[in-house]
Amino acid sequence: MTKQTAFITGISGQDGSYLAEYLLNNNYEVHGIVRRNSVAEHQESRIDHLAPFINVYYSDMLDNNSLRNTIEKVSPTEIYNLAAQSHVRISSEIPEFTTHVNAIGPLRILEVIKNSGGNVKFYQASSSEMFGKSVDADNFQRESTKMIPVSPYGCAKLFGYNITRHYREAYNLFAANGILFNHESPRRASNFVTSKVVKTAVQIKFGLATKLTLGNLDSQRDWGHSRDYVRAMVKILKHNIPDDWVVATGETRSIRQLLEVVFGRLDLNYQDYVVQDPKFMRPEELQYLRGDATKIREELGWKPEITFEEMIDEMLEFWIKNLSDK
Ligand code: NAP
Ligand code: G4F
Repeated sequence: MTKQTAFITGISGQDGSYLAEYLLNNNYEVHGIVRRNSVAEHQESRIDHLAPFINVYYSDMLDNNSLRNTIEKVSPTEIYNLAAQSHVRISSEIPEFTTHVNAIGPLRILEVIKNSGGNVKFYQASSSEMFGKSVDADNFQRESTKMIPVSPYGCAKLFGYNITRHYREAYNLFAANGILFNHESPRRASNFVTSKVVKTAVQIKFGLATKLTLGNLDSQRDWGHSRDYVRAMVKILKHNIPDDWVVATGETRSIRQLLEVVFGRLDLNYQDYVVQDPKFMRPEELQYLRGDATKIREELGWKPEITFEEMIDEMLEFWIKNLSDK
């Protein structure tokens, strides 16, 4: 069997780094793109340890020629499009940029695939944020749930999702969407709520901070672990039919419940430290997410293996180690 060659956009991100590790362990040749950053040390911090084993190129989702040239040079068997402006609240501050990267970006890659004869599998990182204010009568979101996004990020991702479906049907491409619910890890950037809560709680425990400033505490999310979710991405492309798949744990928790678990692990009461600031509120909040992953569980045999509590403990351990010598 010929060796599989993966091309990952967003390889330096949370998911990209875990996906690269997983694919290397499964005997893939791994290539990916990073964009230029003025601080060289920030460039590839999540993938530094993989440097000898992967091939990294400068490119950008906004630079059509460089994307096409790099894909043609690598000639991958699978493309994972994970690059995105992935922060929902920030997408309201930079909506145009978010749309160029998150919506036009996947279209550019699909065009490269179409024009090259279509012989490469394509994974699009779609998101539960696309559901927005929509939920089924049984309080779950699934593949058939209507999508009514409530952020520029969600709207741009919905275009990426639809254009992936359209190119699959119109040009017979192997183009698949993973509709992933929130997933976290020690590699999650610390301006997302789980990492922000864990990092600041540890800072408070160590006397390095006195309060934690948050936005909405009542929204609910279905949180899984990134390491589990990158396994789902690979299964989605390994399947013989290109399709759309919800990836979720099926459990939902509020931000308040997250605070109770994290501060509780450190023998602290979150109510003594948490304050709210409107600057962390969103113009329109997505209140509730809970995914029904029955389809991928039954058809592809995927299921999450890391519990919410195990994930929080791993994140706490990471931040305790990281902050203990500060
Ligand atoms: P992440 O940590 O923010 O990683 C995003 C990656 O995209 C980073 O490597 C980033 O590079 C890169 N990127 C951003 N703009 C780019 C551009 N113009 N050109 C090239 N690369 C660019 O996000 P993640 O959590 O790993 O998520 C991976 C993907 O899944 C994203 O598309 C996200 O929207 C989607 N998703 C995530 C979740 C979740 O809960 N994590 C759920 C559903 C869907 P820089 O470091 O240079 O910015
Ligand atoms: O951690 P978050 O910023 O994640 P959000 O907005 O759900 O988006 C993440 O999951 C999506 C999948 O559904 C991905 F597509 C997307 O790329 C990203 O990975 O916020 C979670 C919740 C929100 O309701 C937010 O309002 O936490 C609430 N929150 C309260 N205070 C806060 C804060 N979120 C952040 N980032 N910072 C706060 O201070």
